[in-house]
Amino acid sequence: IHMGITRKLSTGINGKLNGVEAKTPFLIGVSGGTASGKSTVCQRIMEKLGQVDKDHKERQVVCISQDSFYRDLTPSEKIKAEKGQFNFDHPDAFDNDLILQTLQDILAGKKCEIPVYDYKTNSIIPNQTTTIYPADVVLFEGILVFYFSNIRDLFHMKLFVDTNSDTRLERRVPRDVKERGRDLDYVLNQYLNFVKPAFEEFCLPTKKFADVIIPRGADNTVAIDLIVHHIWDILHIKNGGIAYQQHPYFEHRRASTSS
Ligand code: UZR
Ligand code: MG
Repeated sequence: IHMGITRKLSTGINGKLNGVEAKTPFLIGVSGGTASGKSTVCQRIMEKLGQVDKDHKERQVVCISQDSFYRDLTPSEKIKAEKGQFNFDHPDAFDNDLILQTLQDILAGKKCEIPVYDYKTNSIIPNQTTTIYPADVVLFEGILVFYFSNIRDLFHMKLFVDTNSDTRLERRVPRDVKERGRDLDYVLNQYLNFVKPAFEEFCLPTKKFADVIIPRGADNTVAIDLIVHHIWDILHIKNGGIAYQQHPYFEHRRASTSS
């Protein structure tokens, strides 16, 4: 019975899945450079959506990381990775077909399984997945989530977390050393040889696709409040009983997916 309202009013755009009516979640993409605070911004959005929303106990919000979709490396790439010579900040380091498929499944209201990635071994943990259940709001965060247009076009809202590169480096170094088990030399070399140039080449140019740019990241409570209120407005019945899928915001999407 959870999400009764959304389910009942969403018949227009959503089809049936296994005889049960499926719902389209509101899909938000969150990008920005490494250690910009993407995960924290997602966390704040989830918390605040709960505070602002009377129905939050019924509303399901989930956050997925692009890092879960790093592809398995070939034996020669593995050797490179161990020496810090593999570029994990390149769009081809991800299984982009799986990202596309997963987001399409999520939009179709299907339950899906996503891989579990281990930074210490630079590989997917075998025979282990995380189950993502159908939700009302899905956040997908990562350094390159706006890079490929077929993935980028699936988002209902695109956010870019814009934190200056000194702050990001200051956060990235201790994180890699503590959480990802690396030594300082390795971390700094990787940053200068791959992370920074790839940010400038692949991530920064996708800032122009964002609907909202969040300066200073998670510290920017005003921006996060504005975003949460906007999400809340879209999710709720507005304009005389129109469910969010019938909201004008979705019109361009319906038009572009049917052509
Ligand atoms: P965020 N990354 C690793 O360090 N090792 C891996 O096995 C896989 C990814 C890093 C990747 C990127 N770069 O900068 C970062 N390197 O994870 C993205 N080198 O994660 O957005 O949380 O900073
Ligand atoms: Mg992260």
